Amino acid sequence: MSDQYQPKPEHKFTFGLWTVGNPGRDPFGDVVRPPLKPTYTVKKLSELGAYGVNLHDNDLVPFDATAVERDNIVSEFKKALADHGMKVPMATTNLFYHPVFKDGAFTANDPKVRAFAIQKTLNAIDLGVELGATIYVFWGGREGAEVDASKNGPDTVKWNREAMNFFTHYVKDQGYDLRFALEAKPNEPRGDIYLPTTGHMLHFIETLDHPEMVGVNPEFAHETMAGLSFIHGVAQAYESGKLFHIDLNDQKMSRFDQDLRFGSENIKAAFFLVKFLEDVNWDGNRHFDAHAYRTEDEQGVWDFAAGCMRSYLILKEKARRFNEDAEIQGILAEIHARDAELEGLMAHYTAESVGKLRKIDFDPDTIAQKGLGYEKLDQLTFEVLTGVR
Ligand code: DIG
Ligand code: MN
Ligand code: MN
Repeated sequence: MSDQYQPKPEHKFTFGLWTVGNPGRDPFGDVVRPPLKPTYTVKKLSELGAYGVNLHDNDLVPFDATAVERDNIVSEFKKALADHGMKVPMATTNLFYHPVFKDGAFTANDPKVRAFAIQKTLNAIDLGVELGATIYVFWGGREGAEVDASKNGPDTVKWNREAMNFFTHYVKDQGYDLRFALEAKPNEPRGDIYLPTTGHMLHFIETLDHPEMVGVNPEFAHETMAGLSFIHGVAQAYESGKLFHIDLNDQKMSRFDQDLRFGSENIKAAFFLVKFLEDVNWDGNRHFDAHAYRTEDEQGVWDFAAGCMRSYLILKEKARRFNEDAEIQGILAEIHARDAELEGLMAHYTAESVGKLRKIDFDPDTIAQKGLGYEKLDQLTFEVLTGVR
């Protein structure tokens, strides 16, 4: 199916090896699909029009691989990337699968585990840089607790900070062109995960030695699990210059992390996310951290991947129609009316502004009478999304 929604590398769509490679295991059922070789995944995603693949260290190099085995695997993978014109824009560390991390990685009570997690991450950073990554994600899936008596809260923040500071100093010493993106999640697999939302991460970043090297990687499913608006969190991250990466997927509220195909549940939320990223011309990769339903065979996996990218492009076209719809733009122009004088007074404090603001008779009852037209605006938005406009 080749049409205007055909993904191309210029759209900068990326997938984690672990996404299309998800074998369908869940807490109540075994795998349903055979594993995919990373080199095969590179080929298939390239054929679908993707720009690149991302990876955890152990998505490519087995946990117990020898140095020679590691180098051979990396060499073969690099050839596949070159053969299919695919990039590796982002890398990360698997600090959650091996039992050693059962009590956390950087926040484990055992200092040997914390030190091993740092050692493993240093090696994974080297691997990511070797493959061309310029963004390094930290998702602290095991950094949390079920038994609050077991952990000293302030210590866990300190340990997370020490780890991040260690890595920013390492990257600077190595001269790597690498920035870090912190990914929040409120819970699962831990009963509670530390730094549970993008908002928590934005504050944590400001306590680091090199906050300029660290941003966030918000994920739709994770903010939604926390009962939050994804687009509001993304907008705040962007406004503070910290939207370094993004994990796109979908999610039903108040459920486990479903990592559903992008756009498959919350079309309106997905639309406003796509509209935002395109309106601000965000230059990051459109990364899908999602996986096919457990019901699917391999063809279903590629249907899933194609669907993520196609849905993004369809919503991008809807955003263009929204932006060109005269009636919608007329309403927006009216509700976004500016007042240069008042806004000037509020933008920068001066003693003079205080005096001027105090002298204004605002007449709040008259202001309150004004209808804002949001019903009409939202209905027109619905009609754009449903193809009526
Ligand atoms: C899960 O949402 C996490 C891990 O898959 C990975 O560390 C990160 C990268 O997108 N997302
Ligand atoms: Mn997720
Ligand atoms: Mn993610």
